[in-house]
Amino acid sequence: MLNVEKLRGDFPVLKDNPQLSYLDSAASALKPNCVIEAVNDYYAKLGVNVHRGVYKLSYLATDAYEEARNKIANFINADFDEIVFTRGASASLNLVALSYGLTNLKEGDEVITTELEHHSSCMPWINVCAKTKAKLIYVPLNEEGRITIENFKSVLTKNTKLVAITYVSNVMGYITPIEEIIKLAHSVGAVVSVDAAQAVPHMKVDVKKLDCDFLAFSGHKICGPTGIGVLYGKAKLLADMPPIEFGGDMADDVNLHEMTFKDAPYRFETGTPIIAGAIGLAKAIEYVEAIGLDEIAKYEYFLKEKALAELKKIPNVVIYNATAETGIITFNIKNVHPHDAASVFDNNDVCLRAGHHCAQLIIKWLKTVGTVRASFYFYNTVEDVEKFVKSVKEAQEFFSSL
Ligand code: C6P
Repeated sequence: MLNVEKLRGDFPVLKDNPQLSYLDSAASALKPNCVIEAVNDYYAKLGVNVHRGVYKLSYLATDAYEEARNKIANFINADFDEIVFTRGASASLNLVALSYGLTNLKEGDEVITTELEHHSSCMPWINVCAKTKAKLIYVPLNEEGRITIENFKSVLTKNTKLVAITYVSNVMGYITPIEEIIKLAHSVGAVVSVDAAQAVPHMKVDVKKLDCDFLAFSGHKICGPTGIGVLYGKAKLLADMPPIEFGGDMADDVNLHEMTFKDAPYRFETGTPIIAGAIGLAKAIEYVEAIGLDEIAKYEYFLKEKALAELKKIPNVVIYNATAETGIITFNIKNVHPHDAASVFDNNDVCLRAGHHCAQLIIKWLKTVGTVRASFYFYNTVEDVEKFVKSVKEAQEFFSSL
């Protein structure tokens, strides 16, 4: 088991608000001191631009920025030049669609996605398919709302050119069997874009082992800064992809009517990059790796199961994802709007999310207007679980008495 009390001491928000039960890490994880210090150090000790300055301070900033890329590449077992820094998972997934998708898709082609996607994983393809006239096809979900191999096979055809799929659903917390899905997609020559925003902070991800073509995640969900994300792309794919933004630092040669660009990843990082964000993200990864991703996954699951066991005993609670493998619980109190329920949690200093979670397709599939979602991370405690369960009971009793 983790030394949770010691770890909690690393988080100023938890120190300053000991009464808080923060159960919204799927939205954004809290930031430990070491990340805050790394970001602060960049501004305090360097604070200059990268790749441009011809002076020592700028060389040091460039080294720190590129060292961050190296650290992140090693973390997911990618090569250095396969890591593109972006603003976040949303920007990464849009980059795949607008660059790879718009260039390679045409009428008659098929794109497979699912109703479990976050908007950032499906909307870029709704847009690109409308523009290219490629057909967007959804994997039928099974009765639990899961993506199964059988159902994936049922929509895979020789026309499938791209698969846009979530690794872990931000609403249901299910882990998609992507390794097998990627193999199947490759067997028909399709490229796979994996949304790993909810996977990378919670489990070891190895892009070579998965053999995915693209993989996206955000820094802020793994205790890193906001405003920084990563797109992993296989080098041979990135090499042929056009940039989607033009300007500073990504140009090779610019003439009056034509231009050429730097190689990947730099051609996709237009303008002054997110230097402090990249450095902070590398520090966050170092921090999370030192705790151990396997330990984190086990502990979150333990907390989630503990909460679930209690939730099941409360009348009028509908649990949508009882079999999830990760630390996410999605539920409703019968006849209570999730936003109304959320106010009770807030009164008790339990932070969680209510609504459609930017994943309206699965909310509609569940035939509801939204859900309440609790998501656990390594800094949560059994006391957080108890407070959460007490709040569910209180909300249920309060609303049933009206
Ligand atoms: N989900 C949630 O509360 P950004 O916002 O770009 O960092 O991440 C987008 C994103 C993409 N995919 C998945 C699976 C996600 O969960 C998210 C972000 C948050 O569930 C905020 S909407």
